[in-house]
Amino acid sequence: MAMLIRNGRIVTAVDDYAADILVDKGRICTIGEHLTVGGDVEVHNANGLLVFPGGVDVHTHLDSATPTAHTIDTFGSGTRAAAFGGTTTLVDFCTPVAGESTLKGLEDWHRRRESACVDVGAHMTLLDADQGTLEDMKTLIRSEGVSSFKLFMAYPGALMLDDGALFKAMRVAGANGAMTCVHAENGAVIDVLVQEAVAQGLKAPRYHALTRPPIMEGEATHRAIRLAELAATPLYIVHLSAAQALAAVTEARDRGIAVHAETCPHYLFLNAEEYARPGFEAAKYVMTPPLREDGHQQQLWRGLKTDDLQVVSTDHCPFCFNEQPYGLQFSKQQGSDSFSRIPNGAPGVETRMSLVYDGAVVKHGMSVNRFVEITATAPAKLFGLFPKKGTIAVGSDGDLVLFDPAERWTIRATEHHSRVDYTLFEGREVTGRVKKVFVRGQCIVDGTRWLGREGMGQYLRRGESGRA
Ligand code: DUC
Ligand code: ZN
Ligand code: ZN
Repeated sequence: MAMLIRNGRIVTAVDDYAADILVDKGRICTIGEHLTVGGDVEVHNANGLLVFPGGVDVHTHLDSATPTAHTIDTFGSGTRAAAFGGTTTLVDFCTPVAGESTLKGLEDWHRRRESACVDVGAHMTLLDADQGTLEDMKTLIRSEGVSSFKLFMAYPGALMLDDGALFKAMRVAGANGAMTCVHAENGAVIDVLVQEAVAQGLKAPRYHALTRPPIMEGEATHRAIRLAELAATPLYIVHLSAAQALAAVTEARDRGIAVHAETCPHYLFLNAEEYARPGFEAAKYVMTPPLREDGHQQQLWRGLKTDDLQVVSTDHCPFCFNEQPYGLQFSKQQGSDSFSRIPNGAPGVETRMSLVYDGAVVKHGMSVNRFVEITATAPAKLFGLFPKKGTIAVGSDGDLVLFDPAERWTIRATEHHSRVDYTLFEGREVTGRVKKVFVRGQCIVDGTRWLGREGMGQYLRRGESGRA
């Protein structure tokens, strides 16, 4: 059925005007003033509301195994949570099991993602840069629509690649139209600090942060940039948290190097004070990189304003705080006797759009266009999804969000749709709330009502990545 949104204020990364939007067969077919339609068209009134393109979150870990734990959201629950938060496209990280090929990893990921309620693409994590893996990268890019790869500079013995392997993988990505995404922390040095802390009997969650200093994020970011420069690949630094890392990105961008970076809401709104919470409560805030001391945040906001940071994504990597009802495998309690065993990651997919609107537009005076750019348009462009996703234009998918810019509300985990049992932002008041959400023209969220269905999300075969 065709669908019309009437009287909205349409906001894209470059436009801001009042008009109606007609969506037919899943795509936007007409944008104009006072469109007339027949009685067979479903009409939604957007009076007083902003109309945004559906949010694009290019950093999630749904139904994903880590060496010690498993993320608690399935594609069904995680994408439903995303939709309630105004995000209609995810690019999720596919991580193969050690010893298995990336192609087998993707096959398994496809089985898991069948329950998705919104459209999803995949980045591929590389666990090595052997000849077979380098060949498979080309197949993934050309035949499978996977045009970005994640390389780890942290977690020696599990995920980390040495500089030679990083360079080899980057070279193949660059030569074949793919983006290289890097987790930039000096894993070898951090491992020494972690082992020393463990040997001294230091157990509390706050040692997670104390053993991952920002200077080692800065060092690895600089190294990743230099390797990418030589390998001639566009680079995307994931979950950038530290001023030193941003300085390296800024310096490279000023030299005209194709380096991009994202930060996440938790780095923009929270700081290391959370690790002083009593008892094990601070484990909720154990993610990598950790929350930083005051001062870094200010630099991240500057980066978003000056476009040295292009994207805010969530790194939604949810583990329950409590062991029950899902079990220890999904819970932070695995690390109750040592910070080094706390599953690394935090939820966020449902709160990103409202938090960033409140922070960027309401509190930091950024334009609504820039808000759309950092939450939808830039990630869609960087990861081969634009203009199908990330904007409102004739021919684009009818992924739309009706947003009330004035509503004040309070974030509560009990009102969320993820299976995780907490939010990093409990009790935080924000201005700006998602009211209705459409995926390819179908209304899937109407206030608190869920109208979507598991399995309706489509797989996104992505085109060339790294061209912003
Ligand atoms: N890196 C991520 O991208 N997510 C969770 C943990 C990590 O190290
Ligand atoms: Zn990472
Ligand atoms: Zn992540």
